[in-house]
Amino acid sequence: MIEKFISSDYFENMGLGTVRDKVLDGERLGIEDGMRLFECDDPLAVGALAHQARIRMNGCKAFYVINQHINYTNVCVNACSFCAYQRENDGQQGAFVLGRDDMLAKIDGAGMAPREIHIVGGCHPKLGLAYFEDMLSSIRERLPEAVLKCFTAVEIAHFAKLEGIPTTQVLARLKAAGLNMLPGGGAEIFAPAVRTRICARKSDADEWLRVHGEAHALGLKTNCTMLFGHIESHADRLDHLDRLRRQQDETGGFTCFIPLPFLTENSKLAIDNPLTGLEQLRTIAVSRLMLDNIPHIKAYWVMLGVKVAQAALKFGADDFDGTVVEEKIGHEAGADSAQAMTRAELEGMITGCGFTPVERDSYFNEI
Ligand code: V47
Ligand code: SF4
Repeated sequence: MIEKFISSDYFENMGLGTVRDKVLDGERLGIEDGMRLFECDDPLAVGALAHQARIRMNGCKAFYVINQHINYTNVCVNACSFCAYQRENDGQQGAFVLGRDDMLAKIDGAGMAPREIHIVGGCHPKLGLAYFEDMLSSIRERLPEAVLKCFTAVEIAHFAKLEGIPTTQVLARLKAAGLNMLPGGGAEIFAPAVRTRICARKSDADEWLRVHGEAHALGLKTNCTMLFGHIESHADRLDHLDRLRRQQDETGGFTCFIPLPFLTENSKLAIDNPLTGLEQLRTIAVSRLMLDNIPHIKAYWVMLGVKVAQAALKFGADDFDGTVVEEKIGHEAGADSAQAMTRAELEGMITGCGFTPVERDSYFNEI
């Protein structure tokens, strides 16, 4: 199929001859192959290879989910330098904490039957595990069928610290209260030299990966992310992808990878070169090619914007996330996307670029 688009000589001339052969043979790429993909003069050639891998794994399908995102607080002890969403304490302007009834009111107010509820928040200094157990069990009562995809590994580690108990115990208690899955946030960039500059206080790479491994061992599926386009190098991105790939080899519970482009508004983290659309697409393509053991790559339309997300479907991505309803993290940082999408809009965006829309649940079972 690749031959239909670009000749093998072209890949050879672009320095991608070996990488092309490996992709066509379904062979695992090494870090040095990843570096060639980042350094290649033609991002479209990189995209063509990723498209090949995507078609092999997911055909011409592009998935979406009827879901609702809810943030319970923006008060957070971590103060990551890239984060425009965080507030230092309850008294700071714009700070909020939602109670159980506020959360239920958001669900009722959306007037839909979401298949997935995605809940994350800041690491609040005072909200203990009982608050989250109560939150989950009351949402479970209201929505018996929905998948509750809640709390990043960073939040799980924070709850464990507050309670003085191991993270496995936190996961087991939350699972008993209704938790089904962990979202992929908080991974940022694993490389310690970058991590200490962008999010020194939160879980390090080992802790983030350990919590996901523990969740997988308990039978909870999880997602994973990478925040890119700030102060990290291509080598840091490849190291990050490699660590996710190794974790997946060991515990196998990652369902989907979400590459998150850094949005710069209201952020304390100053950067020299903001991301171009092509660099975003190239990074999505490299992710598809490196993460040969993670079945799905999400083009998160909220952070990418609808047009880049559509193009991403040709650069290795196969999922669009979903209806979302209300989003704060990206919008505080300048995302110019809408807050919500309807099913018809999601399907229109997907068919508009030649793919077949497929509604899914959180585990990518087709509806
Ligand atoms: O962990 C914070 C990132 C994440 C900024 O698992 C920023 O299905 C860009 O993880 N610019 C939260 N990104 C979002 C997230 C997510 C979203 C959708 C689906 C799933 C899933 C996960 O957003 C944070 C952080 O990495 N973030 N600030 C910013 N200025
Ligand atoms: Fe807190 Fe998450 Fe923002 Fe970091 S990214 S400051 S952990 S809310």
